[in-house]
Amino acid sequence: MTRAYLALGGNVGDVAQAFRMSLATLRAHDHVNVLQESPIYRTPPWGVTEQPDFLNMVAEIETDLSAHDLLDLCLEIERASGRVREQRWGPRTIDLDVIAYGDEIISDARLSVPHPHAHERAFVLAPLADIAPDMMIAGKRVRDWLAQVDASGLHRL
Ligand code: A4P
Ligand code: MG
Repeated sequence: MTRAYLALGGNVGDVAQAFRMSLATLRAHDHVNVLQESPIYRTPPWGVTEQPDFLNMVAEIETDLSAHDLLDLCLEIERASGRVREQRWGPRTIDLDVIAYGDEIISDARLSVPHPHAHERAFVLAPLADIAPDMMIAGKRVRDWLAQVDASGLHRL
């Protein structure tokens, strides 16, 4: 089994319900155990800032799926929750990103892990620090990355 971290985010429709559905799908999956779920945060939009606030959270899982099969499962869950892909960094019902997959480093056309932006995004670091503060990402602990970014706009629900 490999330990992995998934980041959930969304800012269209009933995002909390989409999180519940996604986690239920993960929990019910034969090849996934959900180990920890972070609190949910309300977060200001990053990237394209002219859009509604997001909800974000992180889940720690263990799985015997390959990293690419885990990515496919994430994309399947996004589709099931009615995600329509529009603008890059734009509004979405739900986005499920693989933040880390064990300590593997993968960078190919479909998948980059660790997620290349995770360590600069307060909306990933804050919930991750709640469940895995000592996890190493890009050479540093999650708690130390969090201390370096602007997390002032985040509200834990
Ligand atoms: N892909 C590559 N690596 C990964 C990975 N580690 N996890 C590929 C998931 N997917 C990965 O993703 C496009 C493709 O990325 C996938 O098909 C997969 O093969 P996408 O989710 O359709 O594209 P996107 O999300 O529009 O673009 P991108 O760059 O992934 O956006 P981000 O980085 O996910 O940012 N602000 C707040 N506050 N909270 C948010 O959650 N999210 C975004 C989206 C912007 N601003 C935000 C938030
Ligand atoms: Mg994504």
